[in-house]
Amino acid sequence: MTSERTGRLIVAGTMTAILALSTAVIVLADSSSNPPTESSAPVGSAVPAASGPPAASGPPAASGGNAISIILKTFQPSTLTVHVGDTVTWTVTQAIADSHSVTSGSYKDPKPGTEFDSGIKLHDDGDSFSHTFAAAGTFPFFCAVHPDTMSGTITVVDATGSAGGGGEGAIPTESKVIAGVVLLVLVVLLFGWARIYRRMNPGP
Ligand SMILES: [Cu+2]
Repeated sequence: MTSERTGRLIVAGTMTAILALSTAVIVLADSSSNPPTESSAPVGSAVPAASGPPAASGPPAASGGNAISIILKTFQPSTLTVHVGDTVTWTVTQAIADSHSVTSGSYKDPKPGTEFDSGIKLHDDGDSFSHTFAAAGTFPFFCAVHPDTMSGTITVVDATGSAGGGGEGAIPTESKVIAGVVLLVLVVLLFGWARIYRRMNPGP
């Protein structure tokens, strides 16, 4: 009678404890996943956004756009990373006797200039050619007159490509680890209680 009641009390107590701890785990997991998402996302995205552009595209940004200068027999800079929808402008800033072209592809291509081609008519200072990149990808270009020294590459990235690497995945993982550890502790406690109960109530 007494031992039966004690047993029932222990079982009831254990169930209550498990319920209380499970609730605590859920609350803990929720609270641990929410504040980091709120605090780290704005801070994390604000800091790179503020420091990224000057470092990544400092020289082009200084001229107010995606500009490449044609200086003597060179493209400066010869490589540029832009976003889908951006327009790149090549401008002669130090003319020579020869004319230049801005031609997509490589001089080795059997059919260069399929993406864009200014034609060989960039001669005087200020002569320019522009192209708007509508799709992501890597676009090599060269000058058909001076392919040995004049070539470069435009890398076009889309919005998701540059903004990739969301920290959303890390926080749920943390919550799962916490929940797992607490559940493990619960199981160990349950076995402990069962042992004590058996010791207190030896079978007939
Ligand atoms: Cu040239």
